[in-house]
Amino acid sequence: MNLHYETPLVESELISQVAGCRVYLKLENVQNGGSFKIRGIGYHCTKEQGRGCERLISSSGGNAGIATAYAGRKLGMSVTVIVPQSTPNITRNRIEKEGAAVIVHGKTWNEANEYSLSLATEPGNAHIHPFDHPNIWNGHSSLVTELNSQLQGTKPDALVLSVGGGGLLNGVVQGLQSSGWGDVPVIAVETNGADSFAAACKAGKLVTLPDITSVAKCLGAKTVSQRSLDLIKEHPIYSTVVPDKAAVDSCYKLLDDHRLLVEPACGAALAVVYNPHILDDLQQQGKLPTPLRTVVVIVCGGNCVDIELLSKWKKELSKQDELKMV
Ligand code: PLV
Repeated sequence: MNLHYETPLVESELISQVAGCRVYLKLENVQNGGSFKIRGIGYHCTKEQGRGCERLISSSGGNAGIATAYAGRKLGMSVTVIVPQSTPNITRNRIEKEGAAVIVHGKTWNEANEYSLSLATEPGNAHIHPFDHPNIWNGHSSLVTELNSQLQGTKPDALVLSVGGGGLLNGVVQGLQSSGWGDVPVIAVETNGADSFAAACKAGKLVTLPDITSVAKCLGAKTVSQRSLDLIKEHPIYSTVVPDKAAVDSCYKLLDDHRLLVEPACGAALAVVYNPHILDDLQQQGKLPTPLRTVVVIVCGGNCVDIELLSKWKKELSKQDELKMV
């Protein structure tokens, strides 16, 4: 049983004008649970039920928890979600509305995850990791199968996505490779202060960040998955880091251009097409083709935002800028 559905792929004329190429948006923000997460999590939970598990224990920055709660409701399984203190109340409430129990533990997702692992050892319980499991990557790969049929097999010149722990990246690359699109470059975007993939690419080994200082808490895995690091040897993946301000500004721009509200974790990917110098730089380095015709952005969505939070972040970030200028 699929717990996700096919999301729209829309061509954005407004963003295309800014980016200087044809920009398509894969709208995972309208997916069940408000983000792409249900693709992988739904598949994983279904498999765990098939193995005889009865209860789901999820650790999450928010969106994976919502997806697990949704999956549990559909599959008739009880769900407990462990979130860190940084997960906003709107998200905690949304998880509870899906019928799951919420436990708040630790400052960042890493501490919440440690605790969830200790709960999951009870017989009948399945631990639902938000990104680091082959079932998750399998489920996320459905995004590319859909994209391929929506573009009628026409290969895009590049794909842009956000990276937290790397589950989306791993799934999308798997999907690209199995669709005969193994040469499509992937621009893998993080924000400053949640940039564990960039740090790992630079060091050539996994790096654990001391803290998550970005507002994009849902990109806040202190260490990226080993699979993501391994994939840079198999696929053209270009790690890119944008400032929080660019991510938040891009959320506003998407709201204005398309009347869609997404969280900064998603704004990070949108920042690449709203700030075309990023594409230009990659072209100049020979990483993207010239001319660049078609770019697909995975609008991963996210529930950890409302209009008040977005304007609070905007104010805080412009204050930081003012302080820097003094
Ligand atoms: N969020 C995870 C991990 O948080 C979660 O628990 O929900 N965009 C959005 C809106 C997300 O929520 C996430 C992951 C990502 C992008 C990155 O996905 P990943 O982890 O598969 O690279 C700490």
